[in-house]
Amino acid sequence: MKSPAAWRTWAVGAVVLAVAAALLVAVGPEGAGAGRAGTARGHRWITDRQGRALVLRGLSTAGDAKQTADGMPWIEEKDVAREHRALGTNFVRFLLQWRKVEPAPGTYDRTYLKRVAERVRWYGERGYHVLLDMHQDLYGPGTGGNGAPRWATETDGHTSAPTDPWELGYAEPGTVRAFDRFWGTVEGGGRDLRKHYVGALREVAGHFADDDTVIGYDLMNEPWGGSVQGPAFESGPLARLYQDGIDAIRTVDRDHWLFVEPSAIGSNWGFATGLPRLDDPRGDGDEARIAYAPHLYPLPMDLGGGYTGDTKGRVDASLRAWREQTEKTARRLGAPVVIGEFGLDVGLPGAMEYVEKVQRMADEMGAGFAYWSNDPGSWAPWDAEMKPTVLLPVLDRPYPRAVAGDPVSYRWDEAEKTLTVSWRGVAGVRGGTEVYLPERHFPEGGRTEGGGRQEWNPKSRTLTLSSGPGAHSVRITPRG
Ligand code: 9MR
Repeated sequence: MKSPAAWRTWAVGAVVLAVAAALLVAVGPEGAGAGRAGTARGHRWITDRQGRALVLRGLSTAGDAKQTADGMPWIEEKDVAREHRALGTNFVRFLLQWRKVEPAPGTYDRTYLKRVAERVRWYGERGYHVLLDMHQDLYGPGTGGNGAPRWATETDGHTSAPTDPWELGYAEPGTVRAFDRFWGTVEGGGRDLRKHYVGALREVAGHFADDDTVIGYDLMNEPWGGSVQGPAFESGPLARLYQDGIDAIRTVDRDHWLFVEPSAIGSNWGFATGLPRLDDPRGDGDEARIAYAPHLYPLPMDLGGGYTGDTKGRVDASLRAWREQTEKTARRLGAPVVIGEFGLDVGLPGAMEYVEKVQRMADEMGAGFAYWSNDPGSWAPWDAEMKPTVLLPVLDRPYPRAVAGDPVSYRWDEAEKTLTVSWRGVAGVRGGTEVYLPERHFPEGGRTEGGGRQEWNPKSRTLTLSSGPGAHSVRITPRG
């Protein structure tokens, strides 16, 4: 028998899912998303210190950091080296926990931040860009999740029971109340928890302000509004917290990118978000460095389905809707897009076709991505024994890591074994266009047509193309 609380959770969950399913059907197969290959005018790019546009490709590290005693992910330096060798990635989304940053109110743990910095260095030495992600699920350990410190968890006696799937825990009374107290949307409560959260963000940014390996900060993983939902949440408490966080970070760090996520429920499945435009004190327009980092988990997959049969059509509809909504929101925010998370059990039917489809979509959108996650196991490119899974060869894919100008398009055609990259050189950008050519497709390196002067580094498997301003296009096929 389920307890009354469990039934209530299921009832809430069932309503959420039923509404979602109805909306998905309403979106229909012609939902949109087709059209723009490469980039449109006005598309923003995340740039490196040399002004090159970055195509960010990588994984989150790591889910286990939600629970480890020191808050560190499972990786050692050799695992970072392996990840780089096996996948040629240039990006990692590194999980942080507020409770580790600020273990007691107003007390920051520098030892924790130094441990993070040591791992950031392992990535930096291999050319990675690291996104520091202030992670949470289900608020914090006090409500069956992770992220927030216990001293910042006010449930007023309400409790949270474990649920399956875990996301339904967002509807548990203790979790809802903890979020309501955090957002200040119910009467009463003690401390100003948002002020503490913003202080913790500023502390992290102060620690990493001069670290060139860090690309930016993900201000909150999968925000949840508690009892305030939809646009009322996103344009209200969430936008205010983001703006306060951005303003605070900019007092100590002028240059790193600030990544914002929409409320996860709904947006992860392709529904609209009410997240409004935010101000970056470093400047408007091209000066602003705010990136949009929504997650992508089509609902049929959230419910454990694969990419096959009837589900496939529904996932495709969800993907089209997701792309349309993401591009719309990114335009509103004036922000480049990074898919902050997508992922699934790699053993599900059609899973690899789905991953490849998302990768192609990311290429077309000019979006970065961080696959969830690098924890050895059933979702990862390696299993618990560190043996490659079917995902590894799918993620190990050629792409331009950095482009010396504005990318116009890039496309990998596996059947034709051809990577094409087009861009407009921009005056003032330093360094060349760097292309990763994996051994599995380019054992002897690449043969190029176009692209200017070139240099091949067989160790990092990077082809560097040096070309000036103007339009460029290069076609790369395997040598030999
Ligand atoms: O994969 C993670 C699962 O093992 C955990 O039980 C769960 C709750 O902490 O989190 C999962 O990871 C999620 C991530 O934290 C946020 N986005 C969705 C991920 C997959 O469900």
